[in-house]
Amino acid sequence: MDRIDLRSDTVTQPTPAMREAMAKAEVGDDVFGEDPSINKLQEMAAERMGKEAGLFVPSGTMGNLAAVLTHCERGDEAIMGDRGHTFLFEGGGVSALGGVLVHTLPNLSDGSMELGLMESAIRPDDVHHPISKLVILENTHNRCGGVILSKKYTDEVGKFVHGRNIFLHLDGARIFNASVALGLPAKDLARPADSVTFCLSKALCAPVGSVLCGSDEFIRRARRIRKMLGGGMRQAGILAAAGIVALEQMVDRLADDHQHAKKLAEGLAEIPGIWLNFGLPQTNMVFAELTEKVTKNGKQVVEELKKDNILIGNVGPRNFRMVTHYWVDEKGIEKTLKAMRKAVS
Ligand code: TLP
Repeated sequence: MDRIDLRSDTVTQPTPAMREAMAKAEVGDDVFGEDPSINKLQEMAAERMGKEAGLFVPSGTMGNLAAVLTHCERGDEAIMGDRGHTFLFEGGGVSALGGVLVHTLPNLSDGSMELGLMESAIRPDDVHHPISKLVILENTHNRCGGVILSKKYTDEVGKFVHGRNIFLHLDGARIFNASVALGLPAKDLARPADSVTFCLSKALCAPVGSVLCGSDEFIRRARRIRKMLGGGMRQAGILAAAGIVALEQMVDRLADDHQHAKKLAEGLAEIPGIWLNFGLPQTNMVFAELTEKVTKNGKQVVEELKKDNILIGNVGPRNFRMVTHYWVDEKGIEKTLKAMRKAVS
């Protein structure tokens, strides 16, 4: 029986077109800047993000880390959401490796942080304080339910930080999900950001890689940081070739994933014993929780589903995350709903 894996869109396998492109990829030594496939991907990525240059990195985590280390000196402070990926899931790298202080602000349910709180978080120019250097936004916002940060809000934050000599980094791991859902080019959502990372290895199905984009000068400095972090790869054009296919073929179809997530959420909402944490999904993530009436806990439900070859994320004692992607079709959604009904009954 085919496995239905909804734990994340990071589990996506490369498509046949990607495997073919990888086999035929022209490669060179990228530390010398000589890999034609990487150079092409970086140019395409920069164009899509509306920035001057791009830098291929092995992961979204390294993209965010390299961005923070390029913007900030040791002892500087970065303001970010308390449900943000950089704060929760990147091993504290910005502090451990960059000596950057993290100042969290509460993420509201729409993924934003209040501008009033941001204003009070910014340090005065005083020897007692660290220097506020950076604000990080996330679009779509993973732990707020895969919600979309609006262009209006991102523009407002851009205006706000730039008026205060602070940089803006956008963790756009899933910016194309936001772009497709809004019907807006990704570059419109990234415009106010001084730097933006997006992932090829999530719903776009490439096996590995993210691209960090920004000005020529920013990317020149980020390249040095990437090397320092051990992310200078050699004939990685094999990977970039899949990334090129991802950008060319896999963006517009994200709308299907959003449809499937909606269908899954609607079905789950009808099952007694389950409620949706964030309501109907805006993109490809569904967060659900067991009500008190259900005697099983989250782990037990996950184990039940596993028997039917269905994998979902267990993100709290009674909480689940299900992420739709290219390798889960409508039938997979129906099977998941059926198995879930059985598991909580
Ligand atoms: N997110 C993963 C896990 O780390 C939680 C997932 O399954 O969703 N930014 C955002 C918003 C992300 O969701 C992720 C991955 C990253 C950055 C990091 O990307 P990778 O895994 O390539 O380092």
